[in-house]
Amino acid sequence: MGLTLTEKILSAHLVDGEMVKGQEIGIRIDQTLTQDATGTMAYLEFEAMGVPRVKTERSVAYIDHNTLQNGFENADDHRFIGSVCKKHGIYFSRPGNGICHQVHLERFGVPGKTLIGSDSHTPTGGGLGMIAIGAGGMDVAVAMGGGAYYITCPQVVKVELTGKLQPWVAAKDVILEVLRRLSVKGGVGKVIEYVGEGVKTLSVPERATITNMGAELGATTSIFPSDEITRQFLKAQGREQDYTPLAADADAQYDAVVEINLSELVPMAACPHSPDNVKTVEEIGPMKIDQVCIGSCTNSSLMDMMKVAHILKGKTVHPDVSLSIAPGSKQVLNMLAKNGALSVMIDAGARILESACGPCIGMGQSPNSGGISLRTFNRNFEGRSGTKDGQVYLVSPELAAASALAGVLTDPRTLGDMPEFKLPEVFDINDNMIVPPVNEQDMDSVEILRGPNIKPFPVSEPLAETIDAPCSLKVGDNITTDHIMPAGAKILPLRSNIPEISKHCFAVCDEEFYKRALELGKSIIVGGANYGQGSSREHAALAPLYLGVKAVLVKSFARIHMANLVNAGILPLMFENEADYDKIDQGDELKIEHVAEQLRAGDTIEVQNATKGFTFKAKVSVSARQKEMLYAGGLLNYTKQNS
Ligand code: MIC
Ligand code: SF4
Repeated sequence: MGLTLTEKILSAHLVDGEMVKGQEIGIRIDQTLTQDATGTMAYLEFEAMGVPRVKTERSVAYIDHNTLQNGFENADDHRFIGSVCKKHGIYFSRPGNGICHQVHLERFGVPGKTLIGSDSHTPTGGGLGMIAIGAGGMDVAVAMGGGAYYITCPQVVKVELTGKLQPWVAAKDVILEVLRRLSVKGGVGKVIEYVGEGVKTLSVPERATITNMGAELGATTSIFPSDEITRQFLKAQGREQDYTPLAADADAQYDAVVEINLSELVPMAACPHSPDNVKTVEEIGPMKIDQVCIGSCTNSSLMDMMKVAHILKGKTVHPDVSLSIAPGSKQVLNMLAKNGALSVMIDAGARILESACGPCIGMGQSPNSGGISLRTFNRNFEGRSGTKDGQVYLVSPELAAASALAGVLTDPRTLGDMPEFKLPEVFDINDNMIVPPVNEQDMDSVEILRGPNIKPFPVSEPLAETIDAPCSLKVGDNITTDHIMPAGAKILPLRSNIPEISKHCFAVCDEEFYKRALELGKSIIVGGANYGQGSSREHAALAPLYLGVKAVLVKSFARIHMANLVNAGILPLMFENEADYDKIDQGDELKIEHVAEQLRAGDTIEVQNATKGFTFKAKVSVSARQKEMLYAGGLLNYTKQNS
C-alpha cells in the first residue's frame, strides 16, 4: 500500500513511537522558527534548559509582531532575542525584514524537512512541501535543544484539486471554501494534503496562502507536493540546491477525501467573527465598507502585491475608505519599490505600513466604532482588530483592492480581463537583515541583554494530591486564545512579563477575572467545545498558571492550546458527558481526589461538585509521556528530571 506525502516525511523523521493513527509519535525537528511575541519566553525556556548551542539544522528568530515601540519594552525584547541568537547559534531576522512565515518561505524553507514554530501559522511552510507545525514556545525550546517534538499521529485528508481558478478568483477563495466545508474544528487531529491536477496551476505563494490558513481548520498542518513549480520558486530565490521532488504515492490511502473543482469557485469572504463563517460575495451583497487592510502572513507575497498594484493603477481609494498595505517582507517591499508598483499604491492613496504583522495582531489600524473592515488576513475573532465592535471580513487581495476603490464590497470579476501575473525568474536577494550567530568558540564573548521588561516565567509545581478549587470562570464554545490572553498594541509588550500580562487574562470575557482568580488563589476554568482555538501563544496557559488555575474543564480542546496547558502543568479535563457542563456554575466548588492515582489507573477522572452535591466523570486525553509531565508539574520540570 502506498504512502501519503505526510506519512513519508513523518516516518523519515520518526524517533519515538509507531506510525499508528491516533497514537503519540515523536519526530526529529530539522528547523525551528520563533517570532518576538512568543520568542522571549521560548528563549528564556531554552536558556533554562542549559543547552549551549541549538542542535537543529536551522533555527531562526524573527521580529515581526511587536514592532510598534511605544515604550522601552518591545525594543528590550528585540535586543534580548538578538543576543540569545548570537550566542546560541540562531539566525536573527531583524525588525523590518518581514513577517516570519513569508521570510521563512523565501529564504529558509526546504521541501521534505520538518519545521516547528512558536506561531500557529507555521504550516505556511507546507506550501513548499514541508511538514511545518505550530507549537508552544516550550516545545520549540526543547526542539532547539535536540529533543523530539510530539504529536498525535494524524489522519490524512486528501483535498483533490481539479480545474483552474477563474480570473480574479484567488488561492484565498480555495481555503475559504475548505473552511466553509470543514469548519474551524474540521481539521483537528488531521493533516490536509493537497493533490490533483489543480495543484500544478498554483504557484508556491498561492499554495502557502492555503496551508497558512489551514491553521484555522484546527489542523495539525497542511501540505502540498514539491514539484517543478517548487523548483522554479527555489531557483528564483537562489536556492535550487534545496529542491527535492516529493509527492504521495499514486495508491496512497487517505482517511477522508474532499474534492474541489477550482474552476467552480467564486470570490468569497469569511464574515464576522469566525474564519469559517464563509459566504460568497454575491450572498453578502454590495455592503458599504470603512477600511481595507492588505497584508499578513496569508497574503503579502510579491504576486499578491502585484495584483493589488495592477488594480489600483491610476485610481484613487474611495473617500470613505482607509486602505493600508503591508508587504510581507523586505524582499517584497524592495521589489515593489524597484519595479514601480509601490509608487502606484502610494499614488492611489494607500497607507504603506512596514513589513510586519501590524493590524493583523491589533498593532495599529483598529477600525472605527462598528466599522466594517475587509482584511486579507486569516483571523477575524471578535475584538482582535482592537475595536470591540469592529466587523472584520477576511478576503483575497484582489477583492480587497477592488472594494477599496469602490467603497463597497465588490466582486473582483467586475474588473474585466485579468493579465497573466508571473513570479519573477529571480527574486531580489539580500539577506543583510538576517544576522548569523557567532561561532561556537566565540559564544562566551556574547553578553545577553536583559532589559527590565524581562521577568522569569512562573514556576509550576508537581501535581497536588487533591485539587479542591472553585470554578473561577465559566465560558462557552469556541473560546480563542485571543479571549484568554488578548494581544494588541497595549498588551503585546508585556509578553515577557507574565505577572503584568496576567492582568489582562480573559478581560474580553470578564474584566473581573484577574482580581477574582488572584483572590481565590487556586481555581478551575470551565469551558465549551474547541476551547483555546487560534494562536499558539503559551501565555494563554502561563497567565492562568500564574493566577493559580489548576485545571481547565471543557467539552473539547484545540490541539496547540491543550499541549501548552500540559507543558505548563495545568490539568486538561474534558466532560465525559457534555450535559454535565450545564450543571456547573461559576463559583461552584470542584474537588478531584487522588489525582495522580486516578491518572495512573486510566484516562477518566472523577470530579465532585461539592456545591451542587453530585459527581461526574472527566476524560484526560493525553499520552503516557504527557501524564509524566503533569505529575512533574510541566515540561520544564519533566525535562530537568529526565536529563
Ligand atoms: C496570531 O496570529 O494570533 C499570532 C499572534 O501570530 C499568534 C502567536 C502569538 O500569539 O504570539 C499565533 O498565531 O500563534
Ligand atoms: Fe503575524 Fe497575523 Fe500571521 Fe499571526 S496571523 S503571524 S499576527 S501576520
